[in-house]
Amino acid sequence: MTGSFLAGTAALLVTACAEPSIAPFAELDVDGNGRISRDEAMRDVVLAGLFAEADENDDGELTPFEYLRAAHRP
Ligand SMILES: [Ca+2]
Ligand SMILES: [Ca+2]
Repeated sequence: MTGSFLAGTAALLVTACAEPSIAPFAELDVDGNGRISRDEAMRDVVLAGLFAEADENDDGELTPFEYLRAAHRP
């Protein structure tokens, strides 16, 4: 698993093609720790509804990768 590569790729994709209906990752990450907590996700009504599904490892936060998967869900 190339974690750092995936993280870098995810960060680029977050910038380049964030889903318009969900606020940009950087905007939701209010405290700037690189993850979207449940409280931060509640700021976006669309992401709030997807949060439980988007948080694939159930740690209560969305990484950029988890955010992207949620944002590009059909
Ligand atoms: Ca955060
Ligand atoms: Ca997570």
